[in-house]
Amino acid sequence: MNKKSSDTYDASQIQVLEGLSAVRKRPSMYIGSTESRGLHHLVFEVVDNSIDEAMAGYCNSIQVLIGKENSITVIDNGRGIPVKEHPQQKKSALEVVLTMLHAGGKFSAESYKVAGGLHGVGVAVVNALSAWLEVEVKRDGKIHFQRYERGRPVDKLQSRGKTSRTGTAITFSPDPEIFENINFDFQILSQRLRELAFLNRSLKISLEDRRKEEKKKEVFKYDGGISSFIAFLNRNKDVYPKKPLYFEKEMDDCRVEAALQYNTGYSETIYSFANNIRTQEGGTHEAAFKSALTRLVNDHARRLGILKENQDNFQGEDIREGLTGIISVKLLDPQFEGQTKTRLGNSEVRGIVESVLQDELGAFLEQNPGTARKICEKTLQAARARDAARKARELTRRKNALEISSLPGKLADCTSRLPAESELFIVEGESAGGSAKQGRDRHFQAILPLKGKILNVEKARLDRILGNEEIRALITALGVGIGDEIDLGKLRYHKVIIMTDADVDGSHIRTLLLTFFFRYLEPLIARGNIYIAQPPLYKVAKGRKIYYLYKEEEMEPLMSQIGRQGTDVQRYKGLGEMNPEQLWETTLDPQNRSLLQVDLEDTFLADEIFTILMGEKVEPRREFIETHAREVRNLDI
Ligand code: 0RA
Repeated sequence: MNKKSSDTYDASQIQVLEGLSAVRKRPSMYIGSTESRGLHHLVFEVVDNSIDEAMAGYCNSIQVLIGKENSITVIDNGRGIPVKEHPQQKKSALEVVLTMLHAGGKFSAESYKVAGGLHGVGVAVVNALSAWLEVEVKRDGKIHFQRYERGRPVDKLQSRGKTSRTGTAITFSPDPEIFENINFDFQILSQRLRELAFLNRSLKISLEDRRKEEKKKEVFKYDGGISSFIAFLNRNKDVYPKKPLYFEKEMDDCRVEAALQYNTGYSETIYSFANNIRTQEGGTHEAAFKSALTRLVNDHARRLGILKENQDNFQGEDIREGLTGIISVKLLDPQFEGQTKTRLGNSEVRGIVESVLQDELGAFLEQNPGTARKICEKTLQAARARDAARKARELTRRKNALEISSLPGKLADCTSRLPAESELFIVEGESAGGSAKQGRDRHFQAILPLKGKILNVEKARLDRILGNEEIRALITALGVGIGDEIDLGKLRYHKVIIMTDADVDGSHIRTLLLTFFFRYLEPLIARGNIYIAQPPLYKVAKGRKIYYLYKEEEMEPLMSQIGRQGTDVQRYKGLGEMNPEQLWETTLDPQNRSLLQVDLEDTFLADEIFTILMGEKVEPRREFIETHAREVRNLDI
């Protein structure tokens, strides 16, 4: 080896070490956070590499195992990570992939990829953030093995016998020096793995939890692809047509799949994906899906005479009422744009998506006149309802901030005009409302008492919802508008706090309110503006000392601490039983209270829960409550 090449070797070596220590120094730069989200990201990072093998057509099975002590194993039957010596790096390609940032992409440019894309940071990052990682590659007739600790190989690549198979198995153990909590959540993993299985038709993905004696295993494999995804999302709804529509086409290296189905509800659910990544901000594929659908349904409504010559076209949102749709594209060079880099920018996708819908959805509508008519008629109903809603909405809209007179009569507003410090308490019942009004700090706390139950928004269209006095009062008080017309800059309170009794009625009202926020004011949930107050369950008095208990489990420890003798225990059945001072002390005072921030990270799950709890079908609701009694209570805390 001459001096020159040995120099280069040393130099590249240094660069590698620097790369990994940079990852360990600032892990959040690479994986977003070192909390739960970042921890789970490690798994998805490895899985994404296996998914790439599947998208390239070399892998049809991926197994994920959660081991004892929270190690993760990802096994695939792809080509296996190459093990030959890397010509420039003078070490095995495997080691390059596992120790150099962004090394993955250099191998094969001509394939569809998730890894290295939007979230992809490469398996080297997973390696750097693991206490240890072991990799086994089956390739070229042999089994190869290597172990790493905190990103560095502890020995050379070893041979562990012969095999005729190919594939990669990576086992890693997240480094507790980096992650505070390394406990993997089965639900979080299963949710995304299921989604990946929907998005990659016929790919088998399994998840097995081996942490407890009683092992848990789920296997996802959907021969219907995103058509099965639609069926899954609509599984508790009344649907038409019975089988979701499904279209696919490949053109100029762009694979397009679309699926859709209507349900008898009123909300629109469209999910779009590019290379298996959810494009939350939409993009060319989603826009094309919507515009093609709008054009086709309008054409059809005219042909059927449902739209008369002198009438304007239906609007897209009316056509999409009750629609569940998925558009998934796979392309070689996805361009992600937008604030959160989740909007697809590739313009060539537009024409391809439009043409597949034009041809195939067009043909479907021709051949299925019954369904076509049903879609057009539902659209007509939606358009009429929206017209009525517009009129009702005018009543709720505040023209400018000074128009205090239009605020609802029963709102006890705060004196502050700074939304950032202002809080709105939505309180169940007039009597609790009265206590809250007296007990609050009127400078920054406003109280809106709601009488009785609000309307179940899951079972009503917007015009009826806006006809409901309680909901109108709430919308007016918030000031942001509703649905597509939301203007977050007009939000009058940055904390909106739901305060209901700790009983069945209270939890029902809370769910009704949350459903309303979820369906019509989701941006407030997404921004973390919605909270749930936690009033105490018990007041325990002993002598002059008073204890408030917020959880059932706090009772025993307290009793063993202070003794039962001469102790007075009062169970609060409702907020109304507390006097204004007690309410302030326990539930309103920012110094003492505890609030739960409502966080609907997983909108699929939230949609499902609200549909089941609030929707038309009784049977799934009973089943859900029986099997998920504990989660429902958690949702309901
Ligand atoms: C680099 C190049 C090739 C495959 C892979 C990496 C690869 C990485 C991982 C990670 C988990 N499973 C994986 N499977 C494959 C292409 C190999 C070739 O051209 O034969």
